[in-house]
Amino acid sequence: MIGLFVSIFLLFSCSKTEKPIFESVSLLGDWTFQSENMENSFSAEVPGNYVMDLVAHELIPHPYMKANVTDLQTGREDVIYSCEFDKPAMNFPYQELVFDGIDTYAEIYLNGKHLGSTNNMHRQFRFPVDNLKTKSNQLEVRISAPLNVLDSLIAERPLVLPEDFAHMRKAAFQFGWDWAPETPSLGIWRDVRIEGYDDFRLISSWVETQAIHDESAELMLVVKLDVKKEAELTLDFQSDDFDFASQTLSLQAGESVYHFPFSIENPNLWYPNGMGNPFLYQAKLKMKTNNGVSQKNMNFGVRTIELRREKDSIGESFEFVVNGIPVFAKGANYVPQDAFLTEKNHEKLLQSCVDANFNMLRVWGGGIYEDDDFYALCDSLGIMIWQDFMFACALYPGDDRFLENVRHEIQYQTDRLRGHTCIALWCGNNEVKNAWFDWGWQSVFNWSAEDSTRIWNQNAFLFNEIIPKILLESGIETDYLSSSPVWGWGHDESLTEGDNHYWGVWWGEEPFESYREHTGRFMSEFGFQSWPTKASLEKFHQGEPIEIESEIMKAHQRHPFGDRLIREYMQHYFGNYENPQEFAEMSQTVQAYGIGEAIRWFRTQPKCSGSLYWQLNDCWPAISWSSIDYYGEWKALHFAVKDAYAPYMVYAVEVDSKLIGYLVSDAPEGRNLTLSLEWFDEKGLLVFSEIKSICAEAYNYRDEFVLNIPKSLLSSVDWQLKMTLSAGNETLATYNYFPALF
Ligand code: BMA
Repeated sequence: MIGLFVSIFLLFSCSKTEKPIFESVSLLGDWTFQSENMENSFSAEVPGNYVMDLVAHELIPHPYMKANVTDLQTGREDVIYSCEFDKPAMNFPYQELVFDGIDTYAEIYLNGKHLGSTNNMHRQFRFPVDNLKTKSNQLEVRISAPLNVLDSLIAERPLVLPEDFAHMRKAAFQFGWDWAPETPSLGIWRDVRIEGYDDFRLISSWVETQAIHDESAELMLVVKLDVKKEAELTLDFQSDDFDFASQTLSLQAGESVYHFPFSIENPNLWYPNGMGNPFLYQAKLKMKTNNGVSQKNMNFGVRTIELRREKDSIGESFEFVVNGIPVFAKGANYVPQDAFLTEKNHEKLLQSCVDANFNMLRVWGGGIYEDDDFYALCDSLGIMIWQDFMFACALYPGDDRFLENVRHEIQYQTDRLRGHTCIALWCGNNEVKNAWFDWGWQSVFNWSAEDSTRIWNQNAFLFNEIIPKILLESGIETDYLSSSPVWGWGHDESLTEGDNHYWGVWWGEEPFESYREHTGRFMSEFGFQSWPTKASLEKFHQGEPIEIESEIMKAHQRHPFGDRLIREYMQHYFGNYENPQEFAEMSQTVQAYGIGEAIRWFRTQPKCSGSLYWQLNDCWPAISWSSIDYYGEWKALHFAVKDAYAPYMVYAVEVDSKLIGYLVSDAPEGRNLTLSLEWFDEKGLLVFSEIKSICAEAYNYRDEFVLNIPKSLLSSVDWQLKMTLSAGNETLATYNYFPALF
C-alpha cells in the first residue's frame, strides 16, 4: 500500500500561519503490473515502462545488451498497473487524480468504477475523485497493447498514410528510427498524484518580457487559473530584487488568464551561454483567498528572443536575436535519453553542452516534450531551446477526433513550457513539409489527385492553422516555424532562405567538402555516424568479443547502410581499418573531422546564423550520429565541437585555389588578439612564421584573409600550417591546416 506521506508540492509549500488551499499527494510507490499472459502480478516501477519492469524481474533479458533487442517482442499485450492507497489526509472540495503521462491508451478504474480513458502520452489527464474510501482504494490503469490499438486505428482510416505511427499520439521514435530500436512499449511514464484544492487551481503562471529600455524592463506576470467558485483573490509576487504592488481581483468561475504588468529598474538581463550571464530572477507567487493561500516559487529571466527572417540580397535571413543582439546558434539536436524513457541524466548531459560551448538545443519532434527540470536547467545554464511539437517524418490524419486530441496536447504543453526563459522557438514538426515535397510518397502510395490534395491540406491545416491559432489565442509571442526544414536539401531555396537539413553528406554520400557549397541560412541538421566509445562497447557486449558487423553490432546499427558509409568515408579520409578497436576509434575520428570542419566553415559564413548538428545524444547504446553516447561518454566529435563552438575560432581552408584564413568570435567583449601563423615542412621543420595583430569587436566578429603559402612549400602537399590565437599568455584557439588528405 502506498505510504501516505503527504508530500505537499515544494512549489506550493505553505507557511505556518496560512492554511494551504492546494495540496498534492504522490501516488508513486507500491505499484504492481500484470500482463494478460501472466498468472501473477509483479511489483512495478511507476513512473516506468513495462519492458523495463519485465527486465527488473528477469522475465526477459535487457534489450540493450548483446543482440537481445532482435528478440524483443512488445506492443501486443494488454497490461494492468494497479496500486492501493488510503485516502489522503486532506480536506478540499475539489480532488483530482492526475496522470502527467500514460503511454498511451488506457482505461482508468478506481474502486471498480470507470473514471475515464487516455489516448495521448503527451498530455496530462485529470479525473475528479470525490468518494475515496478511508482505507485501501484500488486504482487500476488498464493499458492496451499499442500495436493492437494501432491496428484498429488503421482499420478505420479512410486513406493509407506513409507511417502508421502517425495515427497514435505516442513518441514516434519508439516505433523504430535510424538510431532507435523498435520498442512500442507501454507504461505509466510520468508522475501520478492526487491534487486537492479550494476555490481554484493554478494551471500555469509565467513572466513575459514586454520591453527592455536602457534603465528598466517592462514585464507581465500572467496566471492562468481554473476557477471553481467565485472568490476575492489577493495576489503577491514577492522578490528581494524588485517591487510588485499587491493586487486584488474577483475570480470568475471557469478558465481565465489574468495579467499583471510590473517593471524592474536596471534589470539584470538573461543571456545565452557564452554571451553573458543567464541571470534568473527568483520570486514567490502568493495567491490568497478567504480560505487560505497557494504559493509557488518562480524563476524567470528578463530577455527578448526573436527569430529574425528578413529579405536580403541572398534571400531571407534566419537568425536568432537575443536582447537586440544577433546570435550565431551553436548546438545540436536532442533526442530522448532512453528508448523506454526510464533512464535520464539531464544535468550531466546539459552540462556537457555548456562545456562544449553550446547556446541552443533543438528538441526534435519525433521524441517527447521533456520534463520540467530539463527546461529549468536550460534556463539556468543559458541553453536556448528550439522546441518542435511532437510530429516527425510522417503525414498526419485530419479527422476531428485526432485534431481535438492534438489541440489539447498543444494547449497543455505550451501552458506547461511557455514560462521557461530558454524557449526560443516553437516549431510545428520535423520534416513533414520536406517529406511531402521530396520523398516521393505521392507515387509510392498512388493517391489520386483528389486524395493527395486532401492529405496535404489536412497537414497544412494542422501546422499552418490549428497550431499557430492556439499560440496566437494564448498570447504566445515566441516565434513559430511551421516545419523544419523550410526547404529540403534538394531545393535551391534551402541555400538562400529558411533553415536547412543538409543530408547530401551521409544520405547523399557526398564528401564533407560538400558542406561548403551547401551552406544554408541556418543549418538545423547535418551529421555523420560513428561507433560508441570502447568502454560503452564493452558494456553492451557483456564479455562477448567486439567485432565489426557481428550480430551484436548489426543489432545496434539501425541505419540501412550505415556501416558501409562509415567504412567508405573512413577509407577516403583516413584509410582502411579491420581491427574493431581501430575501426571504432577511426569512425569517431572521421565523424569529428567531418562535422568539426563543417561547423568551422558554417561559422565563417556571414550568411549562416546557426549550426545544430544531428545529434547530441543517444536513446540506447547505438552506432549513431551522436557526439555523446548512451552512457554519457564523449565521442571524439564532442571534443571537436567544443573547439569549433568556442567563443574564438580560427580556421583555414582552400577556396577558389587560394588558402583563406578566418577568425570568428562571438565573445561578449572586444579584445586585442594575436594570431600566430607557423608553417612547417614535410620534416616538421618551421620554415616561416608571422604574427598578425587583430582587434576583435564584441559579439559577432568575423575576419577573413588570404594566407600566402611560403614559396618553399608550394611544390609539395606534405606541409602543415599551425594557427594559434592568443591574448597575452592565454591561448584562445588553435587550428592545424593540412593541404592533403591524411
Ligand atoms: C534527420 C532526422 C531524423 C533522422 C536523421 C538521420 O532527418 O530528422 O529523422 O534520424 O535525419 O537520418
